[in-house]
Amino acid sequence: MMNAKELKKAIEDNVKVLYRKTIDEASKEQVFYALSYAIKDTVIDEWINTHKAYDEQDAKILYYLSMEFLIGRALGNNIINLGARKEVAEVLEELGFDLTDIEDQESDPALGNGGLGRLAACFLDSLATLNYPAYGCGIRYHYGMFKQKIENGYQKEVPDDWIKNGYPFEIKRSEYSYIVKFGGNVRVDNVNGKEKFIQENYGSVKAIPYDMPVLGYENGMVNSLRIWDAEAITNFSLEQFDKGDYQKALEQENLAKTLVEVLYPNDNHYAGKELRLKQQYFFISASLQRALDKFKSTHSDIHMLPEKVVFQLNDTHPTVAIPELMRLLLDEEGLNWDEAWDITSRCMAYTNHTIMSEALEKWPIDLFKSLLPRVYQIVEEINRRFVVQIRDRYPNNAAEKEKKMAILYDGQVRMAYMAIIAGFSVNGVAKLHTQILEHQELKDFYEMMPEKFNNKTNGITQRRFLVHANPLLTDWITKKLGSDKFITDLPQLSGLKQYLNDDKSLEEFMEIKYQNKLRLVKYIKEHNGIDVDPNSIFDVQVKRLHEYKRQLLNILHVMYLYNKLKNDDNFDMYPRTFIFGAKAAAGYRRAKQTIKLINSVADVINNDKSINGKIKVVFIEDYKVSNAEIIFAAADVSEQISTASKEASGTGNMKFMLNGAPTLGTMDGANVEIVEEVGRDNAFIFGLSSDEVIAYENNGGYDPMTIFNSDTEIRTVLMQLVNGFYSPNNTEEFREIYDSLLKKQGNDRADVYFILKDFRSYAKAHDEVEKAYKDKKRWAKMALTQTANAGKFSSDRTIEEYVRDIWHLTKLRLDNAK
Ligand code: 26M
Repeated sequence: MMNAKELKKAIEDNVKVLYRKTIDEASKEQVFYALSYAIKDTVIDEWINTHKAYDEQDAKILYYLSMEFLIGRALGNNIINLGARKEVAEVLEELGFDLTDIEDQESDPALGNGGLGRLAACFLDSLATLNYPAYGCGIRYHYGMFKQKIENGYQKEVPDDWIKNGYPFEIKRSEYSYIVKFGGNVRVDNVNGKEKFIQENYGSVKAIPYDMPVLGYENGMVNSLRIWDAEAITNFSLEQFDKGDYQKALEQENLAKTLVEVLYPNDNHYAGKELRLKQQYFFISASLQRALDKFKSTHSDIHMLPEKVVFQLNDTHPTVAIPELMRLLLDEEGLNWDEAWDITSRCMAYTNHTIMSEALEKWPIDLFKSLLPRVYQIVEEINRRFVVQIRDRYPNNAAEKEKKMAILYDGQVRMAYMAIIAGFSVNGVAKLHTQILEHQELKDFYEMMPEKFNNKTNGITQRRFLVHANPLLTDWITKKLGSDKFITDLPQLSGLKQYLNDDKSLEEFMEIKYQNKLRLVKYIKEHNGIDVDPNSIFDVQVKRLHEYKRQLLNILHVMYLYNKLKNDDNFDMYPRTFIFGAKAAAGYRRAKQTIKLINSVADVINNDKSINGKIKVVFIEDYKVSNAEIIFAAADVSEQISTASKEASGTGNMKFMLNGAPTLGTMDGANVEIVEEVGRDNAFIFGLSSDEVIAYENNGGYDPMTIFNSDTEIRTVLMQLVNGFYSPNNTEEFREIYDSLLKKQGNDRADVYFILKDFRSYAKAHDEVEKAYKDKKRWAKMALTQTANAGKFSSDRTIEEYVRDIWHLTKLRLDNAK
C-alpha cells in the first residue's frame, strides 16, 4: 500500500486525468472513481505476483463455478483488506471528504439473488484470506438483481444498470477470449478408424472474461473473480468458424446481446427457460476451455488434471460442466471414455443448496438436445452407463430405482442426479440439511454411494459483516481482546465471554448497539421517510421473499398484536419496530402480495396515533448487500422463521448473531447449530420440528380449519385479510393469501407452510423476547453471548473444511507479503 502522501497525490492526479478538475472542484462520485483507481493501482502488483506464484508453485487451483456472485461494494472492503482503513479515511478528510460518503457512490454489484450468490462471495473472500489459489467463474450480467421500488405498497422492478458509468475494479482480458457454440447438428466422421464428432451449422458467440481482484486480508494474496461477457463474432472469425451468411450474423449478434443481459431474478425456483440454459453453457464452456488451456500451458499430461484442478458446482446451475469437460477430453484431447470419465469424476464436486422441489432443475430433453447436441450425446452415454450399473446392483427393483435415479427420465434431464452420479462429492450446507438429503431427498443415492456425501455448514466473512459493517463493535472487541486476531480467526471471539458478567462491558456493548440503531434510524428516515424510535426493540426479518421463509407468519403476528393493543385494555407491550426487507421474484404472485400486505399493515398501524407508537412496521425498500450491513449491525432480534426442513442453512442468521442479535426462529438449517453454540436459553425457539413437518407432509393429519374455528384471535386476523381492514378500497386485495391458508390448493392441502399451526408457538416466543428485553442486563448478556459464540460461523472455517475434505488445496506462499 502506498503511503498517505502518495495516496493523496494519486487521488488528485486521477481527478485531473479523468475529469480535468482539481480536487476542490471534484464531486463525490468523481472522488470515488479517483480513489478506486488509486486502490486498484496499488493492488495490481500483488495481483500479478499472486498469479506468478500460482505458476511457480504449480499450485492446485479451485474453480468455483457459480451463476451468481453477490459481491456487494468493493471499495470499502478492499481498503479494509489492504489494512488501510484509517490512512485512507484521513487522507480523504484532508481533502475534505468522508470515506463512507465516498463509498456510497459505488453501485452495489448485485450479480446474485440471495443466499447462494452471497455465499459464493464470502467464499472468495475467505479463499484469498487463507492463501488458497482459486478463481470464481461466473457471468458478467449487464443488469444484476433489479432495484426494488415500492409504489403504493407494491413492488416495482427497476433495471440495475450497475456498469453504466464504468466499474473501476474490473479488467477486460480480451486475450483470453473463447468461442462457445450452440445448436446445429453433430456429424460423425471416421478418421483412421476412430469416430470424430463434429458440430456443424451451429451459432456461436465470443466469451470475453473480465477479472475483478479478490483481496485476502493483509496477506498480499489477490485471487480473481472471472466473469464472462458475450460479444458477437465479427466478420473475420465468422468466416473462420461459421462460413456463415448474413442472417446468421444477425442472429449471432442478437444472441451475444441477450445472453448476458440480465440475471434471472428467481431464487429457489426453476422456470425452464431456454436462455437460462444458454447462460449456463456459455459461462461453463468458456471457463472450462480456459482452465484446460491454463493447465496445459504448464503440464503435458492431461491425466494429471485432477491433481491440479478442482471444480466446485454451486448448486446444479453449472452442472453442464460435467458433460462439457467430457466433451473437451474426448473430442479435443482425444481421450477414450474411461479415461475422460475418470478425470471428470475426480475433478467435479457438487453443493446442494435446497430441498425445495420447485427449485430442482429438470431440463426438457428436446430443448437440451437442440441447444447442445454434442453435449447431449454425452449425457445420454453417462446415463446409459449409470442405468447399466443400477440394473447390476438392483436386479430385483431396477425399474423403480431407474425411475428414482436415472439422469434421463420422463423426457427430462435431471441435473442434480447428473451432478451426484458424476462428481466425487455431494455436500449439504448445514448439518440438518445434509441429514435430510441423506435420509429423505437423496436417500437412494446416499444408499448407493454414501462415501460421496458430506456436510459443510455455511459461514460468512467477518471482514465484511463485522469489520466493515460494524466498525464500532470491531474497535470495541479489539480493545477487549487486546488484539484484532479475530479478523482472521473468528473463534477468538470466545474471549469475550469473560465480560458476560461485567456490567460496564455490557453497557458499552449495548451503547454500541444503540449507536448502530441510530445509524439505521437515519437510513430509514432518509430512504423511507419514517420516524423510528431507537429505544424500541428492532425486530428484523431481511431475506428474499419466499413462502417457506414465512414473512407472512411475521406480519400476521403483527396484525394480532395490533388487535390486542386496540381491543384489550389489559394488554400492554414494549415498543417494537418490525423491520422487513425483501425482494420478490418478479413473477412470484404470492410473494408480491405479501409485500403489499406488509406495506398495507404498516400504513394502518404507523398512522394510528392511539397506540402511542408501540408498534412500527417498516419495509426497507431495495434490500441489498450495502444496506444489509447497516441493518445487521442495528438489529436486536433476528427472525429466522422458515418452516422447519425448508431452509437449507440460512446465512443471514449468522450475520445477526455476529452482530449481537439473538435468534427468534425454528429448528431449521443452521439455526440448529447456532442454538448448539449459544445454548437453548440464549435463543427463542418455536414451532414444529423438521421431523414433525416431514411426517405431516407424508401422512397428512394437519387441517388449518380446526385452528381457524377454535382460535378467535387467529380467526379475527384472518378475517381482516378479506374484510377490507387493511385494504378499504379493495376487499379482495388479500383474498389469495387468505385462501392459501385455508383452502385446498389444487392437489395440495391448505397452509402448506404450517403458518397457523406454528402461530401460537411463535406468539409465545415473542412474549419471551419481550420479557427478556425488559431486563436490560439479561438482554445485554444474551446479546453479547451471540457475538462471543459466533466463531464457528466464519466462512474461513467453512473453507478450511472444503479444503480438507474436498479440494485438497495447498496454501500459496507469497514472499513479499506484508
Ligand atoms: C434457478 C433456476 C432459474 C433461475 C434461478 C434459479 C435459482 C437461483 C438461485 C435457484 C436457486 C437460487 O438460490 C438458492 C439459494 O439461494 N439457496 C440458499 O442457499 C444458501 C447458501 O447455501 C442457504 O443458506 C439458504 O438456506 C438457501 O435457501
